[in-house]
Amino acid sequence: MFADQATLAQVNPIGRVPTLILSDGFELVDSAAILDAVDEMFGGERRLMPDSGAARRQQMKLTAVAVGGCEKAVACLYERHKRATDPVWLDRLEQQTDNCLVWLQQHIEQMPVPSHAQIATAVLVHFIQQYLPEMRDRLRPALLHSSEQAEQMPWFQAAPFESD
Ligand SMILES: N[C@@H](CCC(=O)N[C@@H](CS)C(=O)NCC(=O)O)C(=O)O
Repeated sequence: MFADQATLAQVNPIGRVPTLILSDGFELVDSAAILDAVDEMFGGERRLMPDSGAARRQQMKLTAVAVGGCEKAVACLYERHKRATDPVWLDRLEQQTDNCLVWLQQHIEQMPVPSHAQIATAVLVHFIQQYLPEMRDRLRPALLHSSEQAEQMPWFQAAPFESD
C-alpha cells in the first residue's frame, strides 16, 4: 500500500507506514500504538511490555531509541536517494542513526527476547541492510545477531518485509 499514496492517505492521514487495520476496521497509526495495542489484545502473560515501574521505563526507553533509530535511518534514505543532498544534514542524520545503533548495541543485554525493543531493533537492522548499503558497516555483530534471532521467530516470518 506504501506505493499507493492515495489509498494509504485514506487509512492514515499522515501517509506513513506502518498502519495496521484491525478486524473491526479501526486504523492504528504509528509503531508505538501498534505495539501497545497488540500487547493489550494478547494480554496477561503474553504481554511483551512490563506493566509498571523501572522495568517498564527501561523497556520504553530501549524501544524509543530503536524506533527513533528507524526514523533517522528512513531520513538517511530520503536525503541520500530521494532528493538533492545537503552533506552537512546527511552527515548529521547518519551520525544520529549510528548513535542509536551504538547505544542499542551497548544495551542489548537489557532487551528480552522477544520484546518491543528487539522487534524495533530488528526492523532497523533489516532496513539498513536492504536500503542503506553505505551504512551496512555500522551494524555491529551483536545487533546483527539479535536481528537474526528475531527474524527466525514464527511471528516475524509470518509478516515478511515487503519492499516498495
Ligand atoms: N513514528 C513512526 C514513523 C513511521 C515512518 O517514518 N514511516 C516511514 C517508513 S518508510 C514512512 O512511511 N515515510 C513516508 C512519509 O513520511 O511520507 C512510526 O514508528 O510508525
